[in-house]
Amino acid sequence: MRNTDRRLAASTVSSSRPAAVRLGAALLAILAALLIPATPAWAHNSLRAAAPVQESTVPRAPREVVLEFMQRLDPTFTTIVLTDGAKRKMPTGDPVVSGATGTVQVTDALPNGTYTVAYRVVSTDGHPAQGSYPFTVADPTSSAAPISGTGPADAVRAATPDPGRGIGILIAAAALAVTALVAAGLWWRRGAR
Ligand SMILES: [Cu+2]
Repeated sequence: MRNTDRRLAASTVSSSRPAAVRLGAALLAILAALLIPATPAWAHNSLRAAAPVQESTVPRAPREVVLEFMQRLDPTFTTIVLTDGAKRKMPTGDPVVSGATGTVQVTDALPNGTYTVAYRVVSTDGHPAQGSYPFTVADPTSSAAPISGTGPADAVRAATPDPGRGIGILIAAAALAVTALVAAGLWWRRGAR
């Protein structure tokens, strides 16, 4: 009963407010929601840049794979694996970590074909990040027999959802939730006053 009375009172009060105030509050809520995901503290660590670039086609076989992350890496737990289109592991050196960057040297010259870089790292604050991406070597002067890129690598790629896309959806969902919460909070505060 009491709750109902309060809600009735709230709706009476808020309906007497100018529409401009309500619009302003709504715009503020949207603005806050848009600004918050710009630096999500809970995102912790993720891949910031890579060479070869994700999903790129490069004209020369890379001699190394360089992955730059958002946060400093713990060298003990840094794993970077390179596989070819047939899921065979390509020989690489041990990962070398410098700050937020992990590098592996590619031991052999890679024939033309599609490759997958898979990584699992742990930032110095203890949070893991993992993912994978493909790239293609298409060297017009390559004499090595090309490896088909339409095999298992593409199947792996399709089966493994892009972590970046998943985070995008999470951020969108969080923004929506924050908007709703802020709007509800403003509404309630205005009503309770
Ligand atoms: Cu973290």
